[in-house]
Amino acid sequence: MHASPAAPFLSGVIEGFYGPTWSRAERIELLDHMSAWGLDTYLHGPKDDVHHRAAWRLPYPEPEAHELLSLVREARARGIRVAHGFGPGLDIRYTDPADLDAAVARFVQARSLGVSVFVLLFDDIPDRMHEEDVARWGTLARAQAAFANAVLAALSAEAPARMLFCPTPYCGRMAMRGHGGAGYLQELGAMLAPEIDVFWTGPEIVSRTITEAHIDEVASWLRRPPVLWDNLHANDYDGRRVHCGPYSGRPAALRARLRGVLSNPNTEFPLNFPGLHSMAAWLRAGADWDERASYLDAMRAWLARFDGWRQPMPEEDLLLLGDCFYLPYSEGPLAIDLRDQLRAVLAKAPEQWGEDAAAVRSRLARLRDACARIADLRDRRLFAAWSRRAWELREECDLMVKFLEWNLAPATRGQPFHSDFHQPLTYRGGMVPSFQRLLLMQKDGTFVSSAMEGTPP
Ligand code: GDL
Repeated sequence: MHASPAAPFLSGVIEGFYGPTWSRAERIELLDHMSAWGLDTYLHGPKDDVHHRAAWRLPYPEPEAHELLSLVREARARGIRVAHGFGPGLDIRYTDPADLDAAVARFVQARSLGVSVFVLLFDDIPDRMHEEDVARWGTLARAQAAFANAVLAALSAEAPARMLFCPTPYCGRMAMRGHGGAGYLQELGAMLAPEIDVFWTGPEIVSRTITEAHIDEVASWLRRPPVLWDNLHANDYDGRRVHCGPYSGRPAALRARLRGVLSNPNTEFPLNFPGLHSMAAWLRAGADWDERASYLDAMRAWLARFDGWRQPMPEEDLLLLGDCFYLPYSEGPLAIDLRDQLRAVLAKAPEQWGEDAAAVRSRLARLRDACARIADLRDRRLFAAWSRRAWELREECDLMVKFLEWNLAPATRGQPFHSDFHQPLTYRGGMVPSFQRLLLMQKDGTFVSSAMEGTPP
C-alpha cells in the first residue's frame, strides 16, 4: 500500500446529495453534533450548489465565499476539518490548460478560506471524453488521474495538501459493468498519486452490506485502502422516504481497512440525528457492536426534540415512527411486525377475523395519531422535515383503520367500503405510483410490465 500513513483517518459527514443545500444554522448544528460525537470531517460538496458542477469553473462570489469562510471558522473552533469538493466532469476538457487552472484556482480560493482537504469528484458523469482528450490520454482513468495529479502538484507547490478523488465507477456494480472503461480502477490505482485518497461506496451505490473481503479487493485494485462514501442514509433518490435507522451492515472490523468513513445522509438535515449518532457509535465500537442497541440509544437521545405543544411524544411512538422510516432495504422490526399482522388479518375474510383485527386496528390508530402529533412539535424545523412523510403515512393508516372498523362492525362487515377522502381510481402520489403499478418488480429484482397479458395485475 502506498497511502501516506501520516494522513489521519477521516470520519464524518458529506453534504453531497442532490437537492436543496443545508442552511447555515443546520451546518452549525451539525458541527455541534459532530464535535460531541467525535466526528472530525465535514465535506462540503452539495450536488445542486451551482458552483459544484454547472458553474465549477467560477470561484465562489461573495457572499458564498464569506459563508464558507465563517463555516470553516466554526468548524475549527470545534476541532473539525472542512473538506471542499466540486465536480468538473460534466463538461471538463482534461487536456485544456485553462480547465486545470480553473480547478486549481477553485482550490486556492478554498484554501484561502481555510479549507484543508481538497476533493475532486468525477461521480455521476457520462463516461465519455472529448476527442482531444481521447487522443492525449486514451482512457478516462488516465485523463482523470493526470488531471488530479497536476492539481495536487500545483497545490503542493505552496503548502502540503490532502486530496481526495471520487472515481467515475465508485461502486462494485459500476466496476462490474465496466463503467468508465475496462480496467478503469486498476489504471487509476497505478497512475493516481499515492497520497490521493479514493472514495468508494461499497458493492452498490447504496450498499446494504459491505464486507472486509469486498474492501480488500477494492484496495488491491486502487493500490490503497479506500475512504468510504456511505450512502446508507441518503434519500435524494426517493422523495417518499427518509432513513432514520442505525448504521447497519458494516462489521466493526471494516474500519481498519479504510482510510475514512463519511456518511452522505438524508437531504432533510434534522432527520439525520439518529443515523449519524449511530454511525459515530459504530466508529467507536468494538466487536460486540449491536446496531439495534445503537438505534435505541440514538432515538432516546433524539426524543427530547419531540416535545409538542400539547404533549410530549411517547418513546414508544417515536420508535415505531422511526421503524417505519428505517433503512433503504428494510423497515425496522416494529414496523415489519405491524405490517405482517395487518397482512395476516387482511388475508382472511372479515367473517374470520379474530381479536387480531381489533388489536392491529389499535396499533394502526396509534401510529396514525403519532404521525398527526408531528404537527404539534415545538421544533418547527423538525416538523417541516417530517411533515410530508408523516402526513402520507397518517393518511394510509387512517384509511386502513377505517377499513378495519367497517369490517369489524357487524352491520357493515363484508359490504363495499368507500373512503370519503378518495375519489374512484385516484391514489395518493399521483403520477409516480401510477407509473410504479405499470412496471412491477419481481422477487429476483427484474421488472415486468403489468399491462402485458399474463403478468400479475
Ligand atoms: C450518488 C452520488 C451522490 C448521491 C447518492 C445517493 C456518490 C459518490 N454520488 O451516486 O451524490 O447523493 O448517489 O443518491 O454517491
